[in-house]
Amino acid sequence: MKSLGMKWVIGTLFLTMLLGGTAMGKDVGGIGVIVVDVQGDFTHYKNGSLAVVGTDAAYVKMVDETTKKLKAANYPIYATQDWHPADHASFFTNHQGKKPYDMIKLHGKDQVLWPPHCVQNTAGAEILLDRAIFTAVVQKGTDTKYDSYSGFQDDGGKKTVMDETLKKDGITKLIVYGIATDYCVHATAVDGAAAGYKVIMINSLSRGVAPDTSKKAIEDMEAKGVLVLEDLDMEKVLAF
Ligand code: VGL
Ligand code: ZN
Repeated sequence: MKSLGMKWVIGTLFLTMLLGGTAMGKDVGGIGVIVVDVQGDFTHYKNGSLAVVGTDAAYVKMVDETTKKLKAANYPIYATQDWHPADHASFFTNHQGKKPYDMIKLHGKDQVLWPPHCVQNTAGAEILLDRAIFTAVVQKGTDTKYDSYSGFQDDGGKKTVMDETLKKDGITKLIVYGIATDYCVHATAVDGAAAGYKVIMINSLSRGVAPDTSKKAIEDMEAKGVLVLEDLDMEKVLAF
């Protein structure tokens, strides 16, 4: 027993040294990662109801592996999760005579009517990455009356726990990627920048609903101070 305990202590010390202190929670410069809505319903991989172009198994694997590497480097990982009640106002099925992707005015704003997706407690709403890697999962779109592309707040202006969670964890810089570039990634990145975070969006780790809206979303993010990188490049992230 005694020698086993000693071996464990030595082993742990060795591992700690090997990882250069990261295992002890060494400061990683206030950088956090937000993985946006990597959920079954948004992927072809899971035959999702709102499957976005290019969300095959290879895409999910790439996001999974990259996120695990960031976690291993001790960056806290956050997720957003679209989490709608079945009677949500963004579903075309909840509006008489409407078809998927029709536009309506909702509370005075343009609203795309989506196929029902990410309904609370359904398989399609599940996040496709291992839950254990997330410091926090922030759910959004839970109010029937309002859509919520942003991980920070819904269209009615009601804040999620995102900002207070990041502040509590000392986060000042965010790496953001996921689905969809033109909706939830865009809104989360822009709101993050508006809330005072330095935001870096990674395009190759994100997928958009449509090319034209994705292009506009990238231009808008850049105009609002977000650094858009094609690939994750930690040197550029650290320098920003
Ligand atoms: C999203 C459409 C509807 C997204 C969420 O995650 O980008 N898009 N709900
Ligand atoms: Zn949604």
